[in-house]
Amino acid sequence: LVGSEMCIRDSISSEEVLLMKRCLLRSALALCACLLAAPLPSPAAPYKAEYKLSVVPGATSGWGMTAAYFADLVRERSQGRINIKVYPSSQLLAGKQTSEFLMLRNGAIDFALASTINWSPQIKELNLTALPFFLAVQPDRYKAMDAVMAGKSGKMMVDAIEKKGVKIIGWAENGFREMTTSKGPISKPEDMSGLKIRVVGSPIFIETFRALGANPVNMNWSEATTGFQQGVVDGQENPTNGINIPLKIWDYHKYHCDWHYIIDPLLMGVNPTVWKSFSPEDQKLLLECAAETEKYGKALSRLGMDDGSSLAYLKSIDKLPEVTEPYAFMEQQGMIVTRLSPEQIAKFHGATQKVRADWTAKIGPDLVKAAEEDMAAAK
Ligand code: X2X
Repeated sequence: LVGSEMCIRDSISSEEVLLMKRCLLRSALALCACLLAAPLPSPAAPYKAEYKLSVVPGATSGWGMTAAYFADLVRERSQGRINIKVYPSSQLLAGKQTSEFLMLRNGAIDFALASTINWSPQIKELNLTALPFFLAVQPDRYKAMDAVMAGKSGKMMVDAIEKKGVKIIGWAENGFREMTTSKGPISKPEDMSGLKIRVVGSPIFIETFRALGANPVNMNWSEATTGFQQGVVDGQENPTNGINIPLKIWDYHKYHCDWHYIIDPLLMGVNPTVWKSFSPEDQKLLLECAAETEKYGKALSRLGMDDGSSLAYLKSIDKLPEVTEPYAFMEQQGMIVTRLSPEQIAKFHGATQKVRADWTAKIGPDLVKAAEEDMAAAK
């Protein structure tokens, strides 16, 4: 047998060797084609080493704390796979808070915990919650805000943002904005006359303060504190727990007027390309973390001003901040706090009627009507 094999091998001609080589080459080519045609399991897109999350005010503001809560929760639940870093104090925006939306949309920023106020120059629907005294005259202003966020009007706001190119994964809250001044207490519209007030660079603010006889000036938040220190303005408006207390506003303004004239809900926005790069499981994880962040952020904003549920919630998650009684605390710091009655608020509501009418036309009467219906259903 060995001999005959040897014999066969010996008898292979050079043409046969060439034929065999061609045959082998063809098979190899066929295999290659086959491999190319078959869908190879694609490796998952690698996640970024760091996702940048923008926040306009500082790290110690309620807003900054809410962003940190989200980042920590995501890092912990994803076992470090998703690493979000919070950049407070408008660092990513070169101080210009109204450019945040565009930077998030174009991918210079990955995430933003953003106020409706700062995105309203690009998305007119977001002026809804800045309509003066629109929510303030509701029987329960927090219930009204929750009804908008969870209702048809909230969805219309989110849809308007998403249509312009940013994915929204949740809400939170900066809070109802209260007035602080250095020149005497405010209890009626006439008290606002001639006061120079710092406002955000969003047009509805200018019109609201002019309607009240004040002299509004645009200033980025990044420059505002210096402006207060130097006495460039006589007053400003920001939420009590979220901004005024952490900023120690009493160092500049002695008078605090609780008039709840508008609220800025916060939105957790994500660049859409970044959002799509997460696996479906991680998208679910991010949505769950955003839902918990909403509860935490709202509780921080409402602590000491609601029926006690914010205090109970923060205790239950072991996240009670230092100041739990904001009014008493501000008074201890020497502030004079004027808390307006519904009748006093009604006077301010009357004085700003034209601003609401003009801006209802700009925002879209359908959206304003949807919000009125959402709020009415929640009473
Ligand atoms: O600029 C403000 O007043 C602030 C920090 O509240 C916002 O970004 C809307």
